[in-house]
Amino acid sequence: MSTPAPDCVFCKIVAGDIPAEVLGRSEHAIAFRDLHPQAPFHVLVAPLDHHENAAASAAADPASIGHLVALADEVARGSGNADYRLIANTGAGAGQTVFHTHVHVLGAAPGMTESL
Ligand code: DGP
Repeated sequence: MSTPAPDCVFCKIVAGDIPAEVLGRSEHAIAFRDLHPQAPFHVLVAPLDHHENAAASAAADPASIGHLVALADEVARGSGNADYRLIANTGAGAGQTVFHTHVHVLGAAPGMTESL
């Protein structure tokens, strides 16, 4: 388990120190709605451990990326999105603004929070 980064907003969400609409959680990752949704269903899935991007997580713990994809699939399907997009922005030049590994899960169905 890596140490939380003091100024990382997603570490604060993992710790429950700032609110988020959490749709799912596993031993390794957390899924919560994006503050600025770009699709009817827009969820972020982040590992509990802090690393700056998906490549850094993969280097530290290759299985962590599998855990992210598994939770992304679970929350997408649970929200009626059998088809969805996964995006991992890597680096500021690619639009990454939060430097704690996460994947965006984008789907067309709005999502059924109460079923999760
Ligand atoms: P990226 O550009 O890939 O680093 O995406 C970061 C996303 O995180 C962006 O779509 C907005 C979202 N975001 C930033 N701060 C918060 C927050 O405090 N809560 C939630 N739920 N989402 C956030």
